[in-house]
Amino acid sequence: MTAVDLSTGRVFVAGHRGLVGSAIVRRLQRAGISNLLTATRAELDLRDQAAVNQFFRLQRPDFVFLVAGTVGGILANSTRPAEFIYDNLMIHATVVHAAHLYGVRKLLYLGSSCIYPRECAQPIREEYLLSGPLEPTNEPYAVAKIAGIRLCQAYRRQYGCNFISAMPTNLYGPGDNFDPASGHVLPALIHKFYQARLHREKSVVVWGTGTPRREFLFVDDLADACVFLMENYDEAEHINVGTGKDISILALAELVRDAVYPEGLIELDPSMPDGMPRKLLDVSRLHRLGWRHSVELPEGIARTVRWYLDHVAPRQ
Ligand code: GFB
Repeated sequence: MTAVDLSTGRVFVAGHRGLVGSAIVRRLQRAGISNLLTATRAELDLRDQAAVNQFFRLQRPDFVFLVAGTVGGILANSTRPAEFIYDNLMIHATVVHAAHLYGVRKLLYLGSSCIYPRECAQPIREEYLLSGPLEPTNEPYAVAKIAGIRLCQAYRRQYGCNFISAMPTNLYGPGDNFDPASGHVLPALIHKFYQARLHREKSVVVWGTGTPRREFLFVDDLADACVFLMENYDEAEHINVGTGKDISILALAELVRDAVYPEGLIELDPSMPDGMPRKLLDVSRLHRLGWRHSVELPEGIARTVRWYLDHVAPRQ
C-alpha cells in the first residue's frame, strides 16, 4: 500500500457545500492543504457529463472526494424517489468517468449504510452487501449508492484506477439540514425541540415507534476518516465508517430533549415509518487500520445544538 500525500496535488471536493463536503474542506484546511478545488451547483451541474468533463479538463484535479449527492431523511427518501435515484446515479457516474478520463490519481467515493439489506445480521459487515432485499423507504437511493461502489470497482478492474469507497453510518453535525420535513432524525429533532421551547408547546412528535436503532457519527469524525482512508486505504472492497455503537430513536430523542428543552415531553407517532429496524456497522476493518472516532454522541449533540443556535435559530 502506498500512502498518499494530498499536498502533492490538487484536491477536488465534489459537494463542498453539503454536510460532509464542508467538513472535509474544514479538515483539509486545518491540515494546511490549500490547493482545494470546489464548484457550486450553479457553477457545475454534476449530473451533466459534458460539464463535468470540461471542469476536469480545465482544473485537472489529482485527488477527488466524491461526497456530492441528493440526500435526505426517511420522508424525503419515500416521497422523492425519482430525484434520489436519478441525481445520485448521474453524479456518481459523471464524476467517476471524468476522474478516469482525466487521470485522477485517487478518488474516494462516499456511500451510505442503507446499501445493506433490511434484515441484515448485526453488526453489519462489508460482505453482507447484496445478500438480501433492501429497506423499501430508501431503496432507490440505496440502489444508486450500490451502483457507485460497483462503478469504482469496475473502473479499478478495467482501467486500473485507484478509486476507493467508504460507507458511513448516519451522520450529523454543523451544516446539517434542520428542516423537519426533509432532514434526518437528529437535526429534525433539534429543530422540533427548539421550536417547541420557543412556542411553549408541551410536547414534540417523534416519528415511528421509537424502537429502531441507529448509529450516529459526528461529521467532523467522518471527514477525518475520509482523509485517513484517502491517505492509507487502497482496496477494491468498500469499508464501513462508524462508531460501532447504536442507540434507540426514543433514547436519542431523550438526549436531544435534554440538550434543547428539558421540560419537553415526547409523543410517539407510530403512523410514521420506522425504516430499517437496526443498522449498526461492524467497523473492525477500519479499527484494524488504526482509525477510531473521537466525538461521542452527547458531545456531538451539544456541538450541533450550538451550531444550530448560532446559524439556523436566528433565522426562524
Ligand atoms: O434519520 P432518518 O430520517 O433516516 O430516520 P433513516 C431515522 C429514524 O428516526 C426513523 C425516526 O425510524 C424515523 O422514523 N424519526 C423520529 C424521525 N422522528 C423523526 C423526525 O422528526 N425526522 C426524521 N427524519 N426521522 C435514512 C435513509 O434512513 O438514512 C437515507 O432514508 C440515508 O437513505 C440515511 O441512508 C443515512 O436512518 O431511517
